[in-house]
Amino acid sequence: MRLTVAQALVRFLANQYSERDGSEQRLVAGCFGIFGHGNVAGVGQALLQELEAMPYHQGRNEQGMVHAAAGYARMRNRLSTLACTASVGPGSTNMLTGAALATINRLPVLLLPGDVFATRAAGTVLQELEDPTSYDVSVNDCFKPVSRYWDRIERAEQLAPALLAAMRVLTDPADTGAVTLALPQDVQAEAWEWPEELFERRIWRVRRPLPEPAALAEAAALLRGARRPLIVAGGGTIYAEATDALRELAATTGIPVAETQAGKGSLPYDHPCSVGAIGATGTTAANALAREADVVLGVGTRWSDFTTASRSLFGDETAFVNLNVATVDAFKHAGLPLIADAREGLEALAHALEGFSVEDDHRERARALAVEWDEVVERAYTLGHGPPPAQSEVIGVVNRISEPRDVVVCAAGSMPGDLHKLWRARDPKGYHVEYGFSCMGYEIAGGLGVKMAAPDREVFVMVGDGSYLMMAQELVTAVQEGIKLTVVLVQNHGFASIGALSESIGSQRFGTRYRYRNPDTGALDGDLLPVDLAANAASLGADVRHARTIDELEAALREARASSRTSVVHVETDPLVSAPSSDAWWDVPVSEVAELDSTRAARSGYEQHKRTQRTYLSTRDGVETQ
Ligand SMILES: Cc1ncc(C[n+]2csc(CCOP(=O)(O)OP(=O)(O)O)c2C)c(N)n1
Ligand SMILES: [Mg+2]
Repeated sequence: MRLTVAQALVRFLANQYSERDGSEQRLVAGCFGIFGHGNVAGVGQALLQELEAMPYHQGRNEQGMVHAAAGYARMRNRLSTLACTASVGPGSTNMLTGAALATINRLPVLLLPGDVFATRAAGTVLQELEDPTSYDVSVNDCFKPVSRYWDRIERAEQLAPALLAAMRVLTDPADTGAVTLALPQDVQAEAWEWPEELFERRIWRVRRPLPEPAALAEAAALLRGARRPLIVAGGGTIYAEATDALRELAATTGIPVAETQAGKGSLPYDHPCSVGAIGATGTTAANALAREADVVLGVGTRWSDFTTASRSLFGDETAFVNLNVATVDAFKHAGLPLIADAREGLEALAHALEGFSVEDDHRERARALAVEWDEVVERAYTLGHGPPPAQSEVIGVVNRISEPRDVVVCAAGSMPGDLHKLWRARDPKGYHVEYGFSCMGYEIAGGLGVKMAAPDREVFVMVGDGSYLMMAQELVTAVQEGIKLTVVLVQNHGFASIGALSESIGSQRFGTRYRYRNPDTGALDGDLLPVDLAANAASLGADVRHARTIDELEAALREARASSRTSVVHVETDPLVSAPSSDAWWDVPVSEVAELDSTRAARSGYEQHKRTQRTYLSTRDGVETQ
């Protein structure tokens, strides 16, 4: 069959399916694109020709397209994703941040940056990087470290093996992430005779590896010997649809369950074994149990520094059992690697732990701590502060008016931490905070992908003014495509999170507020800038509602939820009221020498915390096994 490289690519993608547990879905369900000379003739023409087979969505910023694809993939538990086509040069490099986000969060996205002529016949093209040491290099080489598979299709013959490799990586539960196929603009438009088999329907089974019997036996023996065990549920628990298995294991053994950002929602917040968020943005319940734990079972977690409170949370002698499909995570903290799919591993563990249950005092203590934290949450939800209200009250209202299956989306600023601590999750897919990359600007674009992946759910995007200013433009895409979002725009006139962090390291909130520059002193300490983000949102086509008080916010949110149109609800909050403390630390360095007293004071506090940092090298000898 004679088609161009781009036509063959699109037709191939339209015929790829993923399969797990007997259910199949399109692996690449659609394609976002922004056209330029690097892709308009090749992939652009092919998308037009193949429109029935491959839905096309017009993005506004290439970074936003990749965020949407990542949000989509996460919502679909990594079984389906979207492709993104970009022009050569800046259109392509705009996707770099999205690629890093996807790879760090282990989310499959397929990136198709245009590339410079393979023939080089036209000479240096518009937007081409000229590396005097090698004409083989283009800006697309920047994608290599942030891609799990990277290739450049210089000849038509290379396409088929590259496509198979790309699908293998997209559907690999351990190695998935951004897949980048750089497409030279001339090659995209070249014709070739393709074998018919290339376009046959192909099914990619997403595997569920079983744990090795020896490792399983060792893990079960360690857990049976534990007196104060704790489970830490990470994103892998949700991606593997292992939440029922987790609930079962927790219920029968009584082991308390804490959750990372990506793992939040693994258990409903009011499950008797749930102790909520863990780590720097955790609950006092989970963090107290973490400090006391002798054996910790991590399920599908990367053990980021937020989760471990920069290695200060768990004790020196804590033994880790890491149930993870990715070897890199399974070996962390000198843990016992239980390399397996989370659901298979949890079911096998439940079997191996039959008859085992934690002592009543451990179960009761965990429950009491969780109830205590929930009272803290209730108080934070109903502070009665302001106007302007506190952020925790805004979170409380969104939680109260949303239904269990609704999805809350967030990524950066002070809200992800507050949501981690305070959000009462009721559904495994109801909490979607991107905190692997914590990328400002993900919120609206990622929320768009979430809604595309789950059109039957209501999506609440929580976005700070700073993140909004980085990337609001996919609101236009939402309006264009009729994809309904409810955006809660939290205006606190600056980077409140970094302001608080700055203060904690002695830098006095320097450079974190939106104020006029004082012409006399040169400092940014003048009046607040008259930035009207609500007017901005209205100008992009959203329905905008203002809320001054919590009651107004509730009314506005209910209206927005009931509406079929994309809404932005604008609310000002007080940046100086922070969420309840988690009793945990996060390692951010403080200057060792300074002229400022504030820095010197912060440094001495920092040094105290540094002393609590551990290496997590336990050989597990201290834990009895049974
Ligand atoms: C792209 C990007 N740049 C910088 C940062 C560092 N950073 C984290 S939060 C933040 C400020 C966020 O401001 P806003 O969205 O208004 O939320 P707030 O902190 O006020 O809650 C910054 C600059 C980041 N996470 N992502
Ligand atoms: Mg802000």
